[in-house]
Amino acid sequence: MNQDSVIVRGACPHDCPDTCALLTTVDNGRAVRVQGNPDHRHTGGVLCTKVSRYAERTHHPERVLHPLRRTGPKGSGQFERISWEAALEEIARRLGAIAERDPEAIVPYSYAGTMGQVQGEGMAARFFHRLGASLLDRTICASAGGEALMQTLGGKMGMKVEHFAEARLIVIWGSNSIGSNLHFWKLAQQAKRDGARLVCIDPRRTETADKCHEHIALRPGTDAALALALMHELVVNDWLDHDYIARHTLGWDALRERALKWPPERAAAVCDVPVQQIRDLAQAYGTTRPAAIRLNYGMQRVRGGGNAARAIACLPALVGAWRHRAGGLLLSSSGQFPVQKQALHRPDLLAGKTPRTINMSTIGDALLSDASPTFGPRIEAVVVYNSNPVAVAPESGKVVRGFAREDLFTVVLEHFLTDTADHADIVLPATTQLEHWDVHASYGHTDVLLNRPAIAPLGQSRTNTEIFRQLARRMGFDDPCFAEDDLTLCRTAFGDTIDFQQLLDTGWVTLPVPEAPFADGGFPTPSGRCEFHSARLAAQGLDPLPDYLPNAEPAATHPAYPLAMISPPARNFLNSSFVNVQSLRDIEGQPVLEMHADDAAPRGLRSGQMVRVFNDRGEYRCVVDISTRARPGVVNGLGIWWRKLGPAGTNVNEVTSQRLTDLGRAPTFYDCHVQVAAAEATG
Ligand SMILES: Nc1nc2c(c(=O)[nH]1)N[C@H]1C(S)=C(S)[C@@H](COP(=O)(O)OP(=O)(O)OC[C@H]3O[C@@H](n4cnc5c(=O)[nH]c(N)nc54)[C@H](O)[C@@H]3O)O[C@H]1N2
Ligand SMILES: Nc1nc2c(c(=O)[nH]1)N[C@H]1C(S)=C(S)[C@@H](COP(=O)(O)OP(=O)(O)OC[C@H]3O[C@@H](n4cnc5c(=O)[nH]c(N)nc54)[C@H](O)[C@@H]3O)O[C@H]1N2
Ligand code: SF4
Ligand SMILES: [Mo]
Repeated sequence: MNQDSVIVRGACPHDCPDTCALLTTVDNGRAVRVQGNPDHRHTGGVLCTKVSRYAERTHHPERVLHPLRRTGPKGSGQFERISWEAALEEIARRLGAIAERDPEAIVPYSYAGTMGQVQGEGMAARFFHRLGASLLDRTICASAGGEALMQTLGGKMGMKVEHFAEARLIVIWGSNSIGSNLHFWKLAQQAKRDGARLVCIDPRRTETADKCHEHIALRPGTDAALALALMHELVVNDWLDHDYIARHTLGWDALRERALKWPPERAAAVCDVPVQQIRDLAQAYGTTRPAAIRLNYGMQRVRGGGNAARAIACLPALVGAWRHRAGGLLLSSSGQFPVQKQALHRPDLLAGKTPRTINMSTIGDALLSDASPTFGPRIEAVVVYNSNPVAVAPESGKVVRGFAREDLFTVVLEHFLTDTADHADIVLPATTQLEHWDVHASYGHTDVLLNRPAIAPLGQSRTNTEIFRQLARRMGFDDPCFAEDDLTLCRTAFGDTIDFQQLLDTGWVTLPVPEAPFADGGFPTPSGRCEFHSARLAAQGLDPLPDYLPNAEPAATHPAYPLAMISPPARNFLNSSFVNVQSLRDIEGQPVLEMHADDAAPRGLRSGQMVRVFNDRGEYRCVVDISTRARPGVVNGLGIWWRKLGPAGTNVNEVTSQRLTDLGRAPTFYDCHVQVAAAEATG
């Protein structure tokens, strides 16, 4: 370490449950190393491979460091450098002209490129509220499962992650923890060493499944059938906690009746797994204390994903697992953070207006929609930040056509020329986590983390907040909230609910949440109970009880696309982030489709061969890997590659659909049918 070296404390900004505490070593104004903070107990000094390359990503030679204006056709990636003055003037003028006609023709598009409360929606929400722009329904990841938890448990909350280490049975359900929840995996391994049994429920034989005692490789989208069969066995063997059920649940008689329609044989046929596996899991779950379920979002990206998450969320109450702090379930802890949304996002700036809402998961259709009484005005402008919709949103064919509209004015705040930025009229250079302040909640633990800037903004990059402050000024928005600086926003995010001085001093604050949140009931539902039966769902005309809803695809009526496709994350990318980091792309190699030998043989495919993966919506190319990681009838298309870095300029979302889930209006990425055939190895 040289004399001018300093170490700066920060937080990982990425969309990952672990929200690690970072230590960045800065040498003469340059970030040279990013490491995990050993003093933060959830991080334990360990980062994933991706973020340990964060310095490489930050100082990447292709960082966008100046405002750019498009010179070529949309999507061509041809730009000229312009000044901030020119960029902001043009954006304010064009958005202003549209807003004068109808501000709802302007749509913000953002997700979790950074999960920071400040660089996320901190200043952006204020800006769009004051403008009266369309609202965005941020559904692309978690809203089916989130809605399921809300309806069943009353909120996005559950076990404290640290207590998994004490569990005797851990069911890892729809989660490749080694790839996407590394710090939970460390706890699961600790439990395993202490004698706990680990069961993985996943259609793909992931690296996590490899290391569990049991892997239940069910068909995608059949989790609710499995959960109902588990309930069946709990009933017929009387592995129930009758006292807990009587005191803390609602609707057991009705749920019991439904569960009794699901003998293990029926579920085994639906899930295509051995019936004994279901019986064994039921016995283990019914007789082991404490039993913990780590549910993750991988199982809710199908038509019936909301019902499936609801069915699973009922299980811990049936066996009284919540009584023990190492029993119960964790999908997300985000609902436990007291984020001061009114103060931070200032919905009052809407001044009584209720703009229409655009669902981000159907942005393709939305961009191609004409004005109509139901849809509202045609979309004339999109401002994208913290997201890469052209790569990550379903049915890319339509998303690309939408963003390619010559009459659409698109502004993208980015670090890189992503597939989305290539479609921008104006690209604005944004700072990375190493260059700005922020404050973070987590969806995997219950600490608030502070992120301090480690280095000055590179080139002419500016923070998202500063960009929206400047735009507000140019649009004549004079509310004093548009002058607040980032440290003020950091304080506002949690207000008086946490000790901000402690956050400044140590870098994190642990929320005072209960050790076992539902040990004595107290569910934050309308009834105060775990709601097997939901009156709120009934009032919406929906089934008040969880049920199994089959996937929409593949349908027997559509024999042309017989393979089910799921597209879970690649371990060394984070959604579409890091795909352009060479050292990580080298590890991933090429876009891969895993296929079982039984499916490869009739198609005459060999490992390493270039294939076409296609359906009515589109086609993409990748390399086939004939592998036992895939189960028969299901192919796994890994990771969200940048289209322009994949073969033929396409990625996996060419074939996914814009169909939405049963609850939460979420996408159904893993409810997708395809056909696969050999392709010539060009393109
Ligand atoms: N390395 C890495 N980490 C990540 C991400 C990443 O892209 N890369 N993404 C981050 C994001 S945005 C999120 S939302 C989180 C969580 O993201 P998730 O989408 O939950 O990702 P995974 O933990 O990989 O778990 C998904 C697992 O669910 C499995 N699965 C697919 N369909 C089904 C099904 O129908 N039933 C069941 N039981 N399993 C199914 C997949 O095979 C996969 O192994 O991870 C975050 N962490
Ligand atoms: N087929 C398929 N599609 C999927 C999924 C899947 O499993 N399969 N997963 C889905 C899920 S779970 C999710 S969460 C979505 C994720 O989709 P997105 O939230 O769009 O995530 P990323 O692809 O990581 O893109 C984030 C972008 O934000 C930028 N960014 C990061 N920090 C900042 C910042 O401070 N300022 C600005 N201006 N930009 C920043 C990054 O450079 C990056 O390009 O994708 C979904 N799409
Ligand atoms: S992506 Fe997740 S595991 Fe990796 S450093 Fe960030 S929070 Fe930690
Ligand atoms: Mo996500």
